Amino acid sequence: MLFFRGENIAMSEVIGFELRGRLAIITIDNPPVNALGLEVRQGLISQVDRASWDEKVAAIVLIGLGRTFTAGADIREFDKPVQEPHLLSIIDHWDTIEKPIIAAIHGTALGGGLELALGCHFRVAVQAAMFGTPEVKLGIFPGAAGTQRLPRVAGLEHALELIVLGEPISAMKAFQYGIVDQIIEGDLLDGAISFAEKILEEKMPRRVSSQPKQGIGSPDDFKDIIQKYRDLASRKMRGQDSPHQALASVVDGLEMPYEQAVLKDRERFPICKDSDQSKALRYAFFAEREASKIPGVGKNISARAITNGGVIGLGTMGQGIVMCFANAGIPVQVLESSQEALENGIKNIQQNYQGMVDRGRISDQEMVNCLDLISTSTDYSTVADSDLIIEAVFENLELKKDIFSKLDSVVKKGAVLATNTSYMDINQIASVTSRPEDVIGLHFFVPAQVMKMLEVVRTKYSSNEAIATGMGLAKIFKKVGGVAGVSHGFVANRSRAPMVREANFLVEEGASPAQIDKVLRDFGMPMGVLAVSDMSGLDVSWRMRKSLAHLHDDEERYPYLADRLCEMGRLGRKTGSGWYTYGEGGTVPIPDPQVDIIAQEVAIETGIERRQISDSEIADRCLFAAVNEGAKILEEGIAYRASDIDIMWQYGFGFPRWRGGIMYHADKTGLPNVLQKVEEFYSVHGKLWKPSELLKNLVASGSSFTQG
Ligand code: 3H9
Repeated sequence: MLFFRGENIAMSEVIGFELRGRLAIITIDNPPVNALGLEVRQGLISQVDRASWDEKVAAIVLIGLGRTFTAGADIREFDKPVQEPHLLSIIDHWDTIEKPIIAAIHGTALGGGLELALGCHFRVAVQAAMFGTPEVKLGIFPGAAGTQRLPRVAGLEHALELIVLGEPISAMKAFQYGIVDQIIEGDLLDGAISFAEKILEEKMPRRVSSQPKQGIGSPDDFKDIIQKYRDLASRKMRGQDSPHQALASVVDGLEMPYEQAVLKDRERFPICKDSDQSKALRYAFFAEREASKIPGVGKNISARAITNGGVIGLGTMGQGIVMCFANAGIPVQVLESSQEALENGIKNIQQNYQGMVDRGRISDQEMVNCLDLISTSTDYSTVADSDLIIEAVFENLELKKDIFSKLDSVVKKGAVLATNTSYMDINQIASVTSRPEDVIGLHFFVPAQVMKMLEVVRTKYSSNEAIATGMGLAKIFKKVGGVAGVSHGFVANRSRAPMVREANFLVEEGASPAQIDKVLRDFGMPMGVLAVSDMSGLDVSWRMRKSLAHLHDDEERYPYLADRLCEMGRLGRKTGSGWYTYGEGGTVPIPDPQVDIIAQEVAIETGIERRQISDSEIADRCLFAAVNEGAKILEEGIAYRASDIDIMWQYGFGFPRWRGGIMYHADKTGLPNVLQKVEEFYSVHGKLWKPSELLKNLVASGSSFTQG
């Protein structure tokens, strides 16, 4: 490769050069996140070489403009052929530059951004900066020598923590790990300049992170650490290849000389990048960001400030939502109908926090701080000044309407009134208030304080500001927001319900709950669908079926077996049996031959012929029923994009991210194949399988859900 040699300086739009005394200040200016696209890489080469050949320059400071140092490689480039200069060539070249290069880091140094910083000879950072190699989350591994340099700088165990698990760490931790040489208080550039001057004065030797060039040990010496991270990767990212590829790259590099190891990485990297898993994970990355773009809610619409919150109802959901407020440092006023209900709810919240303390997740003081933010009352006037109130009482439309009209009469104007209903018609709830434009749905997933998804439901009245506030709340709660329209079950639960329905029918037809759940777990779901039903309680759907019985269409198949289990008191984990039975501790599902006997009885009574059912039929029935419903949701305009449905499945139901999402999975399977199966099931099982018009149209036009 040709590097700049002092003449024909290539100017760069995205890399700045400024001489300050004897220091060259090189800036990366590629908003929004200074991704290391081609132009940035070209500019870095030319401007750092310019500094290295300029006799007036004694040291170089590299800094990012805007909100961050750099967020790494430009992920969009991964779909295109590789264009030189490769980031690795730049970093390796900097090893040979004799003037010290100091990376000055704020915001994030992620992936290639951290690798670039490791290519510098020193690193300083502000305390708020974050460091990490999240590549595994994109189905790849740090491909610009991060797997070789990080172990040399931070030691093997710390390097594996970052590289295999992909979670970012704070600047303070990076300092403790030896990744950062100094934490800068005050202005970063000023601090970096002082640091550079100190290095020059003290004639401090450059630290080259590819040194020592020979390997740093034998895998046998680190057997236990390597096994620990192999196990963690298998557990935390089940079914995903990239953490294992990342681990293998680090392990290869232990014995090999640096040059040989990076050559091997350059062969391994394209295989990962071009894998189906990486493509799905990259799709998921952009889908998550796309979900925040709401038609009508542009930059001119701001979310209302939320300085205090209110929660009505302190059942399981209410408790989780209260914890979300407290965890975010927002004071929250809780309302219940009785003192006893308040006491029980608060006791559970305290136990939950205590559990977090016991597991080392938070300190005693943090628990106390969170609990201090929670106030309780049975009097509606206490929520009068809340900025946003979330109703989380049990699913009863009349009760919810009553609560909303009370809220309407006491709560200040401009507050957002939200319901956590999973199924109810929020248009009806909003219409009892004098300010329906301020009413939205905020549908949390169980457990609310843990699950990352927040479905923001837009009624026919909701104002753009109220929706922006709901999406803003998702960010405040460190969740992912996605917008849904009003429909039974909105987007997430509505698209999942057919999967549950088919699982129920499959048991009637001869499959065992364990067989069905194993198929779905093998597919990558964290739990089988029937084990989840047992966990939530079978009576939830039973009650709903009873309340909607008057709407039941006789041409649609009915889940008699699910009703029968409930009638027998088998309501799931809480009663010790449901689709499974539960032994001591009550959480491990044990296959129960009794269920098969009950299923046989129901099949005889309802004229269902039982048979051996293949795993592939189970997968097709459960997954394509959801896809067909997802297509209907899109057709009706209840979701804006197929990718929003995918995000809800990932963060609401734990759908394997490396499969992209339920709609992306359908695209990958081939929509003609999906439609063929849907039509086949329609002819056998009837109306519930009526193919979606959108699905038929996409197949006819050779198009897909997620590729436009
Ligand atoms: C890598 O480095 C491989 C290397 O080993 C080298 C191999 C040779 N590329 O998230 P935000 C966009 S792999 C392209 O909303 P935030 C994003 O799509 C990379 N685009 O902001 C969005 O666009 P839009 C390893 C990127 O403040 C906009 O920037 N690095 C990239 O909430 C704002 O993003 C990572 O995996 C990118 N790398 O969060 C880090 N990053 O406005 C990925 C962002 O059109 N990035 N965009 O929707 C992040 O984690 C977050 O973006 C970050 C900021 C924490 C930085």
